[in-house]
Amino acid sequence: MSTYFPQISAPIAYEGPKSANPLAFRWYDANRVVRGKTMAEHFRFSVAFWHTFKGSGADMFGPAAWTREWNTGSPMQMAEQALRANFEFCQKLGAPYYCFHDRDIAPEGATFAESCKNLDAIVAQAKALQQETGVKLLWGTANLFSNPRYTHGAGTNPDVHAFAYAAAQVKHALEATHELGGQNYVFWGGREGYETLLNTDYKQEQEQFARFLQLAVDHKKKIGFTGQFLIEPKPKEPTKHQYDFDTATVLSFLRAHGLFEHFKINIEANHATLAGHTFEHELTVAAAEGKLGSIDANQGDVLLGWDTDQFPSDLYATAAAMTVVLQQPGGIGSGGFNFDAKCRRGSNDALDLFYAHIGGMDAFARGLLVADKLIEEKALSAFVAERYASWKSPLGQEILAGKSSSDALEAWVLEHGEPTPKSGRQEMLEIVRNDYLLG
Ligand code: XUL
Ligand code: CO
Repeated sequence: MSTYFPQISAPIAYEGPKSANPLAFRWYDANRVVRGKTMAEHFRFSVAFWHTFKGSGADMFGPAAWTREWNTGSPMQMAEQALRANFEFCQKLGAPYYCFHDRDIAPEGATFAESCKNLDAIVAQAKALQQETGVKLLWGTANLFSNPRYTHGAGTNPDVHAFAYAAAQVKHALEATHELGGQNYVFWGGREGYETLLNTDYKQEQEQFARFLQLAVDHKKKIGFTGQFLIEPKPKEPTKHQYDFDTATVLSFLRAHGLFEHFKINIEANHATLAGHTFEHELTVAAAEGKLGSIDANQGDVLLGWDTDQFPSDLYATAAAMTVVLQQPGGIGSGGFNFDAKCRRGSNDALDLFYAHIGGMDAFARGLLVADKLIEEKALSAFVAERYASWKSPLGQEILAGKSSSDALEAWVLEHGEPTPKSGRQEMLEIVRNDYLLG
């Protein structure tokens, strides 16, 4: 295999917390067993093809700042080279998975048929490289937002022609994902939202979108794809209001349209913060319904109000996230931790891609170890259990079992008088959390 990363001659090794080598793992030890599973099994880390191999450092104030060696030549040459760079990178990093959009692994053609032909050719090569390297596909998806045909959305487009085009594109991307043994398929609502209600029939667009998802559910069954369907919420960007606003909104949309059983949620940390939530909040809402399907591992910047897609380094956030993941039965399941993250414009060296992913994997591995200890020693959960203890009383049990009534509760209050609020001990619990993080 040709080498695009000659600086890295051997796979990145685990050297432990005392290592001063930034090209080694300090915390991510793939074979270390935590709560009965290896770290590799807990995380199923994945590299995002679009950022890592197609990213150029471009932003709204300047064009591409880097040209990668693999992104030179004709569109199909670039696609083949980027694909090889992906497998070399994943192998050297020790990431067992990758994720792609149809249009980042293969170029769009002059017609729909030509785009499909390009994708099929690249999928055949990806299949061979997967077999050769053992690197697998975590999920595939369709890019339904870059081409101007999707200016007004895909599944929610007011023009049925654009809807049909998008449905055909999803069909093909789903078949490509199936062909590559993808373990999930993601729906992120690129331009499914509105810029102004002045020109928008909200109810119509909701109904269209449900039909759009149902078509994919039907096709999944038809081709025998057994991977998990995931929806990735995001509240804004590119449209000012995205319909898949947050986890609670998506779950209630799925319920209202008879789609609940077919989907889980792919939670992206920076999308959570854009929605005015924490990453931990979104994970908790999904896990409460057994719907935490996968994670797009990144982070935003508190001073910036957009989707900066930075590599995760915030240990508070990763420890909180892993506390939720570890407590969902089966953990992340068939999902994984996909680095939907890009190097800053100034980090222009291909080596920065390694530092970025190593840092992200270590941040989550450290979070896992903290979460494991917190759970094992019931450092927080003992207090939480005690806080809700009154619900175990006969009164609490009757209410929860639906055996109480407003009359019965009025009689009970008349007899027992005022409740006394007990301290929630927030500041004390923050001390405990810091002890575990820094200890
Ligand atoms: C966009 C985003 C996407 C999805 C896949 O904000 O996160 O890259 O993860 O379409
Ligand atoms: Co994402």
